Amino acid sequence: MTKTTFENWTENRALINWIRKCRDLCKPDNVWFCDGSKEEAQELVSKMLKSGTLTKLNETARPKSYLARSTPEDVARVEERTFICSEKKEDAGPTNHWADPAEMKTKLDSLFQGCMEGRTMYVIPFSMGPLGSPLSQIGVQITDSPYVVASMRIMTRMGKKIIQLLGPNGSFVPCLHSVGMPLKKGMKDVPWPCNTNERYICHFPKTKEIASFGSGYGGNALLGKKCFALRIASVMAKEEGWLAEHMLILGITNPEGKKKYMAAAFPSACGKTNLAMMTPTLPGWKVETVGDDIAWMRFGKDGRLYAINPEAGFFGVAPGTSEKSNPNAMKTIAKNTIFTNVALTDKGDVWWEGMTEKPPSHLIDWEGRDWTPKSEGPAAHPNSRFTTSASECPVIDPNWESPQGVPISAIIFGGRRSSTIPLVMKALSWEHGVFFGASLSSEMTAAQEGTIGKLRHDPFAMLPFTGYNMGDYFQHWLDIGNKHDKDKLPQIFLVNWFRKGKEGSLLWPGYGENSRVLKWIFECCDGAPITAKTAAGYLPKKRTLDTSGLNLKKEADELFKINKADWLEEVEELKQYFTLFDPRFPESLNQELLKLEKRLKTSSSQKAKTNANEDIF
Ligand code: OXD
Ligand code: MN
Repeated sequence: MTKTTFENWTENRALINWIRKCRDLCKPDNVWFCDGSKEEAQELVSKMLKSGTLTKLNETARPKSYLARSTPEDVARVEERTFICSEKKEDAGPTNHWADPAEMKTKLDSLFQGCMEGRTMYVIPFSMGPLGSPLSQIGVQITDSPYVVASMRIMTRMGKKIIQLLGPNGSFVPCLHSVGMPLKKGMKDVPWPCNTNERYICHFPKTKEIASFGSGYGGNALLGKKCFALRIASVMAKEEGWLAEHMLILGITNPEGKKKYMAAAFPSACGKTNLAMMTPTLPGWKVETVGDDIAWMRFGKDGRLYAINPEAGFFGVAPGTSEKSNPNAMKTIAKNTIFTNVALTDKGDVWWEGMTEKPPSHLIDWEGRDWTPKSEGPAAHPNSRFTTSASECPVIDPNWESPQGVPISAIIFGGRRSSTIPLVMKALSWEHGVFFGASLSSEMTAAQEGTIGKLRHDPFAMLPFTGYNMGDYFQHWLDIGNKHDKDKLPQIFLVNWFRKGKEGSLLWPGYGENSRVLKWIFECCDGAPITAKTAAGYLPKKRTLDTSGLNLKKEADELFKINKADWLEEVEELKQYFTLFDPRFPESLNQELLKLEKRLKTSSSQKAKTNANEDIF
């Protein structure tokens, strides 16, 4: 904690004025300027242990780690309460909730009035991206939640060094946050303060401001992540000609030591963190992690696309993470981690569904109640999380903090599809790749609200994260292709680890075996002649996908079947879906859809050509 005056802390007048304005509005008991030091972190932890926000885990089993339990009403992002406050409603588009900026400001002013009474107002200067990188951006978050400060300390680079970097005239994105529960005189605090009646997650694309009220959880409260690095940054990226995407970034090295970087977009619950940290089963191949959730990408002077991970940590979903699904994540969270809403073992360690095959015989569940395998409901909340530093990851890429970013060779889109979509396919062109992104959809799992197994469209895996009209966003992707050297653009791929056979079982083993698909993508990017053209896109040519030693079932060539009837159904469904974006749906994507339909319809006379699944292995 820095005990100082505003003027001694920063010379940045705009920042001083904004903090003063927030203080006068929110009326906290005091202001805490975060310096990012170890001592400060210790002080915050002590405070939260005392208030019951954190429980210390067993120091031997899980050193320097803590458990937080939220209230049951504050466990996930609230898309229904997330607003894009653009001047015109059309600019927020059909997939966002819109609110008039002036009206929303008035509403927020009344909500924030006195909302920090009895609490400390923390000021967190932070950088999204490596310090001083031309691809990075500075933000300042004000919050009344010490849990948010501790989490921002892991998820971003924060503290005094950012103030130095900002200097007297630097600009920043103001991010105002409150849990929305003032402590009036005599009121007793609770371990997880929040406001269950009033919740607003607001973005102002014109002025590049964020305000969040009422929730202390994840993407609602750690404003550098979804609010800044995706919704506001996507607007900046459109204005300035770059890309802010919901993508992991990984580096992959072949046995000869040649390395390439790839970025990949998957909707929630498709195993993005697992892929980013994967241990390849293919001998001699290595995968290293640059990021697991967000990629900012700009063109370098050499005409290639370079990516940084704007985050400094992982805020990963715990359930399903295990030695089998993600051994590197298990090592990453072995210490120095804040867990939220997982179960507590009798030995003071953590547990969640999927961590071990058999659950322990007794646990304390995420709501603090006794739990046994006979109890109703899961022990850990399905959206329970770990928050840990990227530097804890044993396979973190040596270039993960490179200021110029890493050059991207491939962009991969993927979803959870039990039929239709083959294991891997390369786009016929940049435009066709943009069509892959726009038509991305995934079957819902227990992790989302809605019917399990039902298809949910999630274009570019950006449905809840694009800060402007999605139709304009598609056009932005097309413009990127039009404005840059086609030969230097990343190649675009579509993957599907989840295709099922007739009796309903998964056809592909997944996890580390996905390295076989990455290897094929790697070789495509190297220009190897390993593609076979089909109506839907380029598939692997005969025996070019390495399945050595896999012992795949006979029905596995189903993985590559381009079933004409299914695809024509997909086309009809997409025609319907794309009308949602009228009148801003780009004509060239309509053309891609019509071209696909035409290829499919003419393919019956050229069966051998379109049935590229024949003899794939
Ligand atoms: C996340 C998400 O938390 O996509 O990363 O919801
Ligand atoms: Mn995400």
